[in-house]
This record gives sequence, C-alpha cells and structure tokens, in this order.
Amino acid sequence: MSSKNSILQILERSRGAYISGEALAQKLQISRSAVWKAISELKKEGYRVISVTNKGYCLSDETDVLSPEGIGPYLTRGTQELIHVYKTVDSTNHTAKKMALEQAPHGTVVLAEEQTAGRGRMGRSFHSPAGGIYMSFVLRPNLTSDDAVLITTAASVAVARAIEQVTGIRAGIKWVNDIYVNGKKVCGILTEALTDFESGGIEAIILGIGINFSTAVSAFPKEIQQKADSLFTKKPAGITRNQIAAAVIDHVLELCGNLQSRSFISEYKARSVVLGKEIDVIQGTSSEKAVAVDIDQNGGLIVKKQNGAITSLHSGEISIRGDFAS
Ligand code: BT5
Repeated sequence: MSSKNSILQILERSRGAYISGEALAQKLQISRSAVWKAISELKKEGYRVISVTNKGYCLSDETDVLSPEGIGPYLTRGTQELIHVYKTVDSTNHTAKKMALEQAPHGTVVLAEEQTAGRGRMGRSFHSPAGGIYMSFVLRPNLTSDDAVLITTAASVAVARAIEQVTGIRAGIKWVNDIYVNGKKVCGILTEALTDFESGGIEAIILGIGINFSTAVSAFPKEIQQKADSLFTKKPAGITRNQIAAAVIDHVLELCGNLQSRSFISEYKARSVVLGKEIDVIQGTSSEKAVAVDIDQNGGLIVKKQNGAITSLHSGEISIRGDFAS
C-alpha cells in the first residue's frame, strides 16, 4: 500500500481524532516531509484533512470520498483488498465484467463516484452523476441457473437492509429490482450473468447497484423527476457513502452466500410496496391489469388477472396503478 493510502487508512480508522505527523512518520517508517506530501495529495483528492499545530492531522467528519480505506473499517464480512474505487467509469458493471473475465475472485467489488454510461435493464440508462453510490460485485456462487434468478431478489433485500441499518430510513422494494423510499425510486439493481461458453454454465454474476445518495431531484433528468429521489435531499446525511457501501457489501455477501435457503423471501415480501395493489403488467408494448397477490419461492410475482387467472411473473415490468411515481 502506498504511503498516501496507509495514511488515509490510519486517519479513516481514527476519524475525528488528531494524530501527529511524527506518529504517522514513525508508524510508516517514512520522513515527516513524506507525510506532509501524502496529506497534500489527499487534500487535492477531496479529503478534508484538518492540520493543527502541536496536535497533528485529523480527517474531518464531513469528508465523504469513496475509498477502500474508508469502507474497510465498517466491513464485517467483505475484504478491503477486493474493493476497487474509481472516480469515473462508463459503467461499474462493465468494469466488473472485465475483471471477472480476468479471473477476479468472488466478492470483488467495483465502485465509482460517477458513471458516464450507467445502465439499467433492457438497454435503459441509469442516471449516475457524481455523489451517488455506484457499485458492482463479481459473484461466483455455486449456482444452478434456477437459483441465479434469486440473486436480484436477495440483493434487493440486502440493499434495503443496508440502507435502513445505516440511515434509519425505511426502505421498500418494488418488484423486481427497485428500492423505494416514500414512494420514490432511490436505487436500481442490474444483475447480469457471465456464461461459460464451453460448459454453458454460469461463470460469474455481475451484480450492479446504483443508490441515489444526495442528488437533488432537480438535477435528475426531467422525465424521472416525478419518480426518482435520493436518500438525503432535505437534510445533511450525517453518515458517509462509505458506511452505506460497507453495509451493502456485508449484506450482499451474506445473503448471496446462501441463496438456496431462500431465507430472505419473507423479508422481501414484508418490504414489498406492490403486494395487495392493483398493477399494470407491462409486456413489450402491451399492458394488462392485475392485482399483485404474493411472491413465490423463486422471487416471482404472483398476480391475479382480471379474468381470475393466477400466474407467476419471473421477469418484466409492472407499474402500480394510480401511482404517478411508478
Ligand atoms: C435499473 O434498471 O434500475 C438498474 C439500475 C442499475 C444501476 C447500477 S449502478 C452500478 C451498476 N453499473 C451500471 O451501469 N448499472 C448498475 P431499470 O429497472 O431498467 O430502471 C431504469 C429506469 O429507471 C430508467 O429508464 C429511468 O426511468 C429510471 N432511472 C434512471 N436513472 C435513475 C436514477 N438515478 N434513480 C432512479 N431512477 C432512475
């Protein structure tokens, strides 16, 4: 690890407390001027490092820059060495896919401060300005393709749990892959499979998660301003994106490590914002009225159609009737 990253790691682990330049120099076996140089670099990268004569350096609580060193102290399951943070990428799913093809191990996580070509499902785009949390996992669970469909379901529960654990904000799930807060979408999830051409089996899953953290609603494209929101638009967050990212990593690795148990299905149902609601089931250009009745053991949405027929949806799109936001 570079001196700069080692210093960042020490400052992150003792956020709010002062550490003298001398103590840092001794700990890392480097000169005082090397410490000073590393601190200057960190400041240039956006870290608010406060320097006070006779006290030393302190990372301000207001600092909110994504980094492995900032995420590491909050992890209980993930591994800091497998976390890669970029300032700007086209799509973290794209970067993670490239890493997976180069044999990146299970649990590798790619994060970016912003994406220039963030992707949603079915060729749609995901607006990803600086200041959000855009992350993609390389997962190599031992899966049959039947179980693979559960990843999106498990990930939705993991993200909702993580948001709630760190922020105290109640997070709901709109089938199949959107996280909702107060009737608005604050997060989308995109799961892609990398198949092994020889065996036809699944080589890796790329799980992408985009969370709107503090983007002002007015900064979203006009066409999504009615339905998108961020976790913190009205008040200061009081927590960092690194904390949320760490909680997401922990919960994703926990739930995706034991998909077959389907232990998360009951929580998925409890968090569902669609069950019991009248919905439109959208297939291609046509749409059909139905009522959302239940979630099945594979994460499928059980709906009752107007003619009384009951069927399970495993992919596609729904919108909640009368809900302007969905
Ligand atoms: C999704 O697709 O919501 C999946 C989004 C996954 C994004 C993550 S970010 C990290 C990783 N890297 C990527 O490139 N992607 C993943 P879908 O259900 O198809 O919803 C897309 C629709 O959501 C768009 O057509 C818009 O209507 C709306 N939308 C776009 N940007 C949004 C945003 N920032 N917040 C809320 N809604 C948005």
